[in-house]
Amino acid sequence: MKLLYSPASPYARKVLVLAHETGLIERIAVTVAGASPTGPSAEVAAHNPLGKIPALVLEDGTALYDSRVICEYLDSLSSGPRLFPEGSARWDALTRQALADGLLDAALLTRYERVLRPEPQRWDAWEAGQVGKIRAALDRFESLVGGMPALDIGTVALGCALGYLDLRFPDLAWREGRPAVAAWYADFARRPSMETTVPKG
Ligand code: GSH
Repeated sequence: MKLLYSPASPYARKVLVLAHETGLIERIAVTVAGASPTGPSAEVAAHNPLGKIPALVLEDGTALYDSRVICEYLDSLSSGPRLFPEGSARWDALTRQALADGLLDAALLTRYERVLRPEPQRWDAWEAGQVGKIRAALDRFESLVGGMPALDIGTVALGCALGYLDLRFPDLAWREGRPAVAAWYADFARRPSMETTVPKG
């Protein structure tokens, strides 16, 4: 299997963390690929018409995307630990994944606004709206972290989202006023799967 990824992508990191945690990482060849809303990479677009990473290309050439589908696919191959639980715990895990991914969606849109959009076209109210979503999601996690399991797809998504905020948004100072999430992340970030996938770029 070939994973199209970028070292800074938090969605691609979700896939790598899950692959490490399930022991599937040896089966995945990682290929660095570019992705930008203003300049799609031909290699990525050949597999994912949306031009986004991550995309996982299977042995028969089939491409899977997005990170949620790839993570669930890899989890289905795992004969060891499973990160997508069965039963009622599943909906809790998937909803936390959606919350963390939604936080990331707002963070990515803010990042693109800050670095890609020409300065005269920037819209402060729009950026403020996205940052409001990031803060609201963090506030919800502040009340959720105490009841979370040690590891599932929701905790992986949250860990990768917080790692991305540290990489791109130190100005948001997300730990301030959120001691529970800060303590949870300090511990979660020490997992080997997290330490070997620290984002760069
Ligand atoms: N929902 C997607 C997922 O979970 O995989 C989001 C993927 C995504 O937005 N990836 C970014 C990207 O490819 C890189 S971190 N951006 C290029 C673009 O928006 O065209």
